[in-house]
Amino acid sequence: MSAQPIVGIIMGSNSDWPTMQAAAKVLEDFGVPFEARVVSAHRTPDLMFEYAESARARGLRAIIAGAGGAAHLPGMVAAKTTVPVLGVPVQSKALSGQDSLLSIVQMPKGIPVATFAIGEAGAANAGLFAVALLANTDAALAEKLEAFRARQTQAVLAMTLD
Ligand code: RP5
Repeated sequence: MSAQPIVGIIMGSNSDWPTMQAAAKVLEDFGVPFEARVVSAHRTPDLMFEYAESARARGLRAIIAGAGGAAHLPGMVAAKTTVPVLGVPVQSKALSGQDSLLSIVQMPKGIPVATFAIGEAGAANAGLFAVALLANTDAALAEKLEAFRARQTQAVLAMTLD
């Protein structure tokens, strides 16, 4: 996206991208300018600190952080910024994402991370949650969110069974 990003999507590895693309798609659909990049808590810790420390000054209003396994990225980013951090547990091979979920959700009091479901549904919902946060101060975006919900309701009401 060419406009100044207001949401950052970060992830521990490019292997997380197939999952995190669900968040990117939501932001794209709602016309929210975002950036997406690999930032690893363990493999690029200095970059992670720099990303978190500069986030607010760069205009980011939410950070969606996805990671799998020992998923320290969302929590450590939250430790270094007051921009809201939305954590997405990526489904790991060894423990199916239970490890990612527990790593992200069990934050100590004082440093919150909003934690979403494991995998693609969690990434999409993190995108929708970011939209909802931004819609608090953006009437046009709030209208788009209402319209999305109405379309979703209609789609479910129209469901038929064989
Ligand atoms: C984490 O380790 C990443 O978030 C990823 O989910 C997991 C595996 O990374 P790769 O070995 O695929 O790069 O840091």
